[in-house]
This record gives sequence, structure tokens and C-alpha cells, in this order.
Amino acid sequence: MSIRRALIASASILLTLAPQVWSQTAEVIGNGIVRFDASHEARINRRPSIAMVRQFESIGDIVPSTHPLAPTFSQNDEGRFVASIDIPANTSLYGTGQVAGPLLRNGFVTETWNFDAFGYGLDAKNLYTSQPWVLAVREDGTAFGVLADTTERCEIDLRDGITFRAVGSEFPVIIIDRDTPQQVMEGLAELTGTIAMPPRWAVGYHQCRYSYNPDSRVKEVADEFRKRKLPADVIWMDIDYMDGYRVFTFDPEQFPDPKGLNDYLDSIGFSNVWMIDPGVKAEEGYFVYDSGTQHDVWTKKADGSVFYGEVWPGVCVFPDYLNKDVRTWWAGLYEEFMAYDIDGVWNDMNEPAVFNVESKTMPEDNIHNADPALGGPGNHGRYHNVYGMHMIKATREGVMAANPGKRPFVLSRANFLGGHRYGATWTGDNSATWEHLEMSIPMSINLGLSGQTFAGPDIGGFAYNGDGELFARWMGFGTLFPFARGHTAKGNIDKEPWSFTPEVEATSRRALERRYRLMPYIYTLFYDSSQTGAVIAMPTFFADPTDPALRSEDDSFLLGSDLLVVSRVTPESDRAVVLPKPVDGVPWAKFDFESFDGGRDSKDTDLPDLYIRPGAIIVTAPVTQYFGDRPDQRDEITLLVHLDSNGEAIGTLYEDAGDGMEYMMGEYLLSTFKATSVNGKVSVEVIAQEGKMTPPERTVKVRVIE
Ligand code: MIG
Repeated sequence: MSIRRALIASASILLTLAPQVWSQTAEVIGNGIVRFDASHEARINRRPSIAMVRQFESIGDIVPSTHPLAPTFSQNDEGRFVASIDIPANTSLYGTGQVAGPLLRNGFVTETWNFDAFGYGLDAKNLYTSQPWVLAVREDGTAFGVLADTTERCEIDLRDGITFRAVGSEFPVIIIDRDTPQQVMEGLAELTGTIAMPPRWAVGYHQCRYSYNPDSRVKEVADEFRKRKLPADVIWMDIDYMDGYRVFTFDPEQFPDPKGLNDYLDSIGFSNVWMIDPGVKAEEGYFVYDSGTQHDVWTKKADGSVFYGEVWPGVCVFPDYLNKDVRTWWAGLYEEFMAYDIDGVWNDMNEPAVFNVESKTMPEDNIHNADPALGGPGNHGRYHNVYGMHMIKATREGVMAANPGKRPFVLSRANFLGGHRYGATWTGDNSATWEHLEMSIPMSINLGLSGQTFAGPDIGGFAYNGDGELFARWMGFGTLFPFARGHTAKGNIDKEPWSFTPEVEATSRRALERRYRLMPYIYTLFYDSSQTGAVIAMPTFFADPTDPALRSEDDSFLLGSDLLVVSRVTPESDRAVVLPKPVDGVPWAKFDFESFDGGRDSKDTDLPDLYIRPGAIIVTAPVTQYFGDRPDQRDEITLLVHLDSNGEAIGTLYEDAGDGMEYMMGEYLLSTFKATSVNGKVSVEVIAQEGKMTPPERTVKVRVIE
């Protein structure tokens, strides 16, 4: 280990006092969770963790070599600090954040460096978010996770075991070793937190484009959804609503009355999300610039002067979100903004993207006046990957202060491990190609396996036009991702569900109706995730981690543990997909919503096949056009029941007001349904109920799936 030798050589005095101070350390910080440091000195000088919810203290040290996965630490020729973990044969690797290519990550090398990757390909090394984390599943289905706790640029090399090579100081490695991959993911949530429970509208379908403008076009699109009975909850305002791309302003010609627009949208059941970027136009007389200058919030260059970079508005300055006072200032800007009845905020370009430099971001020697709790002042290289994360932390605080008592919704393009605590994310500027359609499944799944489960792609693809077939297929399964939003780039053809053919519109409607029928189930998954860290869209192998045949299956995914979504990701739509094995002789059962719509659903081969797990009850409800349309889908529910080999099935339903924080005070209802078959007759009872909400009077239908 060359680092140890180097340190010994330069610190001979310590060597004579206590040579053992140089050996690796290992401390237990949770159930099955051990943190390793390269040395006692590295442990003492360790930088604060930004990924984790708190600085976990040791609850007992162990001898590192007694741990089967103990990393080896070293320093390489390029000066990077290296941590390597040997893995048992036939271990499957996942996670590593927002990565291009297939689900199974063995053999890949990626790097954590948030990057504005417009038009990225299958071989992209780094995209918009960074998650230095690997989920490893052993041959027998037991699992462990490895977290390299560094914010610096870090290579993740999965060609031979697991190796992290990071710029900057020695970082600790945290290993979570548990029985199942699900338990490892819950362990990651113990360290890095869970997603917050979103408002129910944000779990609906979102319609976006770059950009809907002027405001009359926004209304037109929203109206069209209602007229055509295409369920949707949210419409998005991209940058062209701003006055010359100045954040927190509105174009006086195109968006003269944002409140009026939002109120109109609200009257037809649409929530709204508006974009805010980090680049602030450097222009005297512009209130955000003047106020920021007065509060000295701009990120500085190495020489201490303000850093200027070009983005949409021209020459800009960039708030130093790593500083608490700056975050407070930024949060304060949302008070007036949200008062236009804005519901949600979209923070884009926060890698940060900078146009007029080769690196496409700030110089790495820029200086952030970071809080002591984050590690104190340091250069941009060190804080680059957490710049966007702290932007949305501040945005979220501002949104919450402006709309007290409401659940915030923030979407961010850049983020870091643990940043799922502050906002949802999407997979950036993908393309309207079959390759990207296919890749959108594993990319979203690996993001979820890296803590960011509230995620999804631009449905339909951002760059290029694509065609109706591609769009229909993408809507088919894309509407079943946790974050479901259609989007497209400027200059492209219209890409609303009705923009292609009547057939494409019909497929889109069926896909949207499926999401809204499944809304009680999906909303329950969000609740579970917010409580335990459970991943919402999981890889199919989570159904049976012991089955090697499922380990690289990435055309399908599990939406919660009870619903398998099998998509057709090639134009030929005939690719074979491996299904989970029957459970005690009972296969996963294919179902559709045929009985609800006279057979249209099942015959549409652009829609994914849906399967229910043996022993599961999936709670569905009649279609609504939006949240609040049919208050909260509580007056009628249909239980989809697939009995196991004992003739039983179980499912849960979480209900609350759909917004607000009262649910945290017990204002919710969590019901557990149990179905039992006796002499061929299936009966269902509520076997447990939790929460203070009064159970509603409602029709409960039961549909047995075989
Ligand atoms: O450089 O705001 O990824 O979703 O539509 C383009 C315009 C800036 C990039 C985002 C995209 C958004 C677009 N933005």
C-alpha cells in the first residue's frame, strides 16, 4: 500500500510512537453496516459526509481483516485515492447512479461528475447526477452495497471487483451487508434518507415541452387533455416563460398574468411546475442580481473575484449554494414567485452548466464558501457534484416556506447520492430513438437502486422527433415509471398524445388510464418508500434474487413487489423476456383492464404486459382525469386478487388527503386486505387498519386473476 509507505516516510515521528496508527480502521455504524477508513489519521481527518443524513458515530470498532469485504486502500500514479473490494464469483453489480447502457453493470467503468450531457450515447461515462454507490448481489441472492463517501470526481470501475478512484483526500468506504437486495436498499435509506411523500398530483402524469409558449398555448394543451379525456395532472413551464431568461421574472408579452394562468389551469384540474435555473443574469437593475450582489452570494474565482459564465440569459453569476446564508437568500426568492399560485419548481442546468468554457461547467479552482458542516471552504472540484443538490435543498426550503403546510415538489437535473431527500430527478436530454427508449428502463432502475427512486425519462425522447410508433411504445411503459412526464426539445414536432395518429392517441389514453387506475397502488408505493426507502420501480430480479436468469433482465421491471411490467422495447416487439418462476407452483398471472374498457386494453400490443405476483392484492380504482376529479378515488376500489398456493393473497392501501403534512400526525389510513379462498369462493377482509382517518363508505369490488 503505497499511501501508507508515503505517509510513514513523511511522518517518522508518529511511526516511532505508535506504528499501528497507520492501519486501516473499521467501525460498525448500523445494522450490518461498517465504515472503513484507510488509517486512523484518515478517520480523524475525514470530511463530513454530504450523502448521509448525519455523521454516523461508531457503535463499536472491528478488526478490518475480519470483514469478508474489507476494502484495500492505495494511491495511484495519477494521485487518485483508490479503494478496491474483491467480490465473490458470480456477483451481479447494479446502481452506480444515472448510467447509460444495460442494467447489469459488471464490466463497466463510469465516473461521478455531473455533466450537461445533451445527446448522450450508450457509452456515456458520466451524466447529470452522481451516485458513488454499488449494489452487489451474490450468487445465492444475498446482497451488499458499497458506498464511496466522497463528493469528488470518482471513477467507478466494475471490471474486476469494485474499485473507486477519486480525486482529493482519502475517503471512507461504507459496506452494508444484508440478506436481500431489498434490505440493502433499506440500509442505504438509513444512511442517506428516503424520498419525501410527494403531493398526489405529482404522482400523476406530467406534460411538458421546451416550451409551451405563450400562455394561450399552455391553456390550449391543457384543454385538449380534458377534451380528449386523456388523464393528466400537471403542465410545465420551460424557460421561455421568463423575461429574457431572467430567473424569477415573466415575459410581459407571452406570460403577462402567470397567476391568472395558474388559476385557469387549476380550474380544470391542472397543477403547474415552473422552471428556475441557477445562472442569474449579471445586469444591474435586475432585482435578483442586485439583491444577490448586495448579499455577496456569487461563487468566486480562485482570485476571489466573482465568476462570470454564459448560460441562457447571456453573462451570468452563480449563487454559491454550498453556503447556508446563500441558501437562505435563494429560498427567500420563492416567496413572491410561489405567490403566483405556483405549485412546483423545476431546477435545470444545475451541474452547473456553463456554455462558454470547454469543461461545460465552472473552473474547478473556483471557490465555494461552504458551511463548516459540509467541510468548510473548498474548491469547485470538491463541491461540483453537490452544487445542484444544494440548489434544490435551498429551493425546497423556499417552496415550503412560501407554501406552508403543502408538500413541496421540486425536480432537479443535477443531483448527488442522498439528494433524493430534496427532489425528484429525470434522465436528462435523451433522444427519440429506440436505443434510448430501451435504455430508459435500466437507467431509471439503476437510479432507483442508487436511492433516487422518484425518477423517469423524458417519455417520447427529448432530442429529435421520433415517430408515432416510438411514442406510443414509450407512453405504454413510461407512464408506469415513478416520475411520468412527456417532454420534447425546442424545434421538434408536437409530441402530445394526439399529435400522431388516432391509434397513437388511443394507446396513450390506455396507458394513462392504466396509471390512473393503478394510482391507489402507486401512491401506496410512494408512501412505503417515504417510510422505509423501498425502491418503487425495481429490477425484475428483486422478485427472486436467487434466480440467475433474471439478473440481466432489463426489458421489464417491477412496479412495487406485486406488479411486473413487461415492455416491448424493440420495433419488432417480439423479444423474449424472462419471467420470475412460479411461486410454489403458481405462476405470475398476466392481466389487463379488459373488463373495464370492452377489450381495447388487452389487444394493444404497444402496451406492456402486466403480471401480478402470486399471493398479491393490487388495489385499483376507476379512472380519474386528475387528482381531485373524483375526490381521491376513495368511493370505489377494485382489488385485483391473485391467490397463492394456499389460496390466499394480501395487499395494502395507503390513503391520505393527497397533500399537506397532516398525514404525519396520523391523518391517514393504511389498510391491509386479505383474500382467502374457501371451497372455491373468494372472500376479502380488512385484517389491519392503521391511522386516524375514518374508513370511507365505499364499494369494494374484487376481481380474481388466474
Ligand atoms: O440547454 O430549459 O434538460 O429538459 O427543456 C437546454 C430548456 C436547457 C435542458 C433540459 C431540458 C429543458 C431545456 N434545458
